[in-house]
Amino acid sequence: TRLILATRNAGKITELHAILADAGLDLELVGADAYPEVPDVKETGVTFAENALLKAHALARATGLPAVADDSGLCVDVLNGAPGIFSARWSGTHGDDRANLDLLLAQLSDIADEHRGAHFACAAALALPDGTERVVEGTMPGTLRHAPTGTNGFGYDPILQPEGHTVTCAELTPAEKNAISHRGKAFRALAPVVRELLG
Ligand code: ITT
Ligand code: NA
Repeated sequence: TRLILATRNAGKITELHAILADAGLDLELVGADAYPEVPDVKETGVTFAENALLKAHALARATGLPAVADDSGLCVDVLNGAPGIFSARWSGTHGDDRANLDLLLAQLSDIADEHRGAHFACAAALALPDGTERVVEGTMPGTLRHAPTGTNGFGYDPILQPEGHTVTCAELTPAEKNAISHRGKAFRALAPVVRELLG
């Protein structure tokens, strides 16, 4: 069975291949890039779960195939959860990871270490062409560094130091990150649901 990964974010796609394979899902995984004729959906939801479902339904409807989507972001305690669902376009340019990270660090420059709590959040959604939907969430708590460190991963990985670790997400190996990440938790929880619904 073919399962569409309803995302154009290369960092997510790499992680999803590893997470879903490790979860024992024996499906042909295809990125949204395989369906260039399907337009990107407007992320009009106000939660990660709503946006993940919007993205999954759009691909499933347009292709007649099951689709999973990931909506995710970084939620900063002292910013009342921002950037949150706006993480990908915090600087104004969608997907400019470096500009987003630099702006966030500038905004937090006066914030002391003990107030730099934050977490990554991920909603993993499954949609079937008949409208069936499931969504689960995962989080990864940590603290924000004052400067980026590490070159693995993507997005805000170089500034988030996961709880219980002394390095940033960008200094973890991909396997180490997936084992504890918001995305790993969400998609490992979704995998049995996918297996049950797709057989
Ligand atoms: P798709 O909608 O095509 O999936 P996107 O990049 O627009 O791609 P989102 O709207 O979910 O996806 O934005 C997620 C943003 O949150 C992303 O741009 C990163 O900056 C950040 N983010 C999410 N997961 C992350 C992770 O594991 N590590 C670092 N940053 C992450
Ligand atoms: Na989003």
